[in-house]
Amino acid sequence: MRVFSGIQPSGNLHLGNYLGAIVKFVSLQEISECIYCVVDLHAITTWQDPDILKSNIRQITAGFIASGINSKEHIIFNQSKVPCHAEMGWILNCVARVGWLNRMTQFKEKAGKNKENASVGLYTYPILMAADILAYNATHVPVGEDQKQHIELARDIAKKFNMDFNKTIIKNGYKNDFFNLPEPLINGPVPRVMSLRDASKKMSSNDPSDLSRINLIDDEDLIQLKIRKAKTDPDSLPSETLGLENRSELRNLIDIYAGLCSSDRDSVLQNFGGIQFSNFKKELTDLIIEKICPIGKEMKKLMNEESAIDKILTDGASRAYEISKPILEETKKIIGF
Ligand code: AQP
Repeated sequence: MRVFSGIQPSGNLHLGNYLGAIVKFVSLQEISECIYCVVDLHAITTWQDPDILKSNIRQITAGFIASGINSKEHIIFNQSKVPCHAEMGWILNCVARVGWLNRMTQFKEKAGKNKENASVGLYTYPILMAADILAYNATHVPVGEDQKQHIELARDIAKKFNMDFNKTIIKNGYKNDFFNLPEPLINGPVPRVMSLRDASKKMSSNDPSDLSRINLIDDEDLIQLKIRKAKTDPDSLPSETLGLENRSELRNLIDIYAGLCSSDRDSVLQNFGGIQFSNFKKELTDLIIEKICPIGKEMKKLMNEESAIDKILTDGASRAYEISKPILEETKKIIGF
């Protein structure tokens, strides 16, 4: 089992990244070799201020470490330091089909009506993501639900490469296709955390309203304010999940509560059924402050130690390179280079 996943340094780390991805990153360390990447090549698919990008790369790295990822036993690095990603990306561009990319819903959502003006990188982003995974021949990819379609594309690309070149290799004494078909690990505390302002949209670092998300570096007062302002309805809490129908804002807050205390919707509703929304918000605020603020404080401390963070990334990149280089070289040989 080899785990690979990444997070874009395109804004503040938020509760969606944490519950959808980072919590799984942390627990997988117990059972697998893990490679966690700050995917800065992905971030520049939309324009980034160079100074802010540099600071965001360090922020994501600090977030990984403050959340409990061990950079000595596992690998943390930033994507642009390992050339295999871009090189593998080009090869896979020539394997993937235009029709496959045209079905990607994230491009349609992000480019919106302005798609003629979107960068080519934003359109081909899922192929670079496939390259990120296949350059390490990773077997498992922990992600939030929004990335499921991209992992399916990575599997299709791996399958087509295996079929086109029909090359088998011996792994652990068995004949295997060259590329593993990576498995998405979607299930986790909360596969999709929604915006606090509009529960029909996912919580995102790109939402213009900072009130729509809890950032891991938010302080107590800000968390209190954001939960107080989170969209609600006038009814009290139901005692069972059936009562959450047509109450998507409440469902989102219940999921966040359940995710943060490793519980589930049913148990949370059994506990809080019948209480006023405002009282539940107080309980939720306390829980977020208890679980998230220590991570945020540690992140801020680490972000002041720039050279230590940079050393972790450089060291991680050289170890990541050692793994991806022979896989890329073998890929090139198979192609006929
Ligand atoms: N709202 C979310 N709920 C659950 N998981 C989420 N992830 C992101 N948002 C949610 C998961 O976090 C990992 C990194 O995602 P990313 O690199 O796309 O990071 P991001 O740019 O911070 O994601 P955003 O904020 O949601 O931005 P946009 O709007 O650009 O997509 C992935 O595993 C993702 O599933």
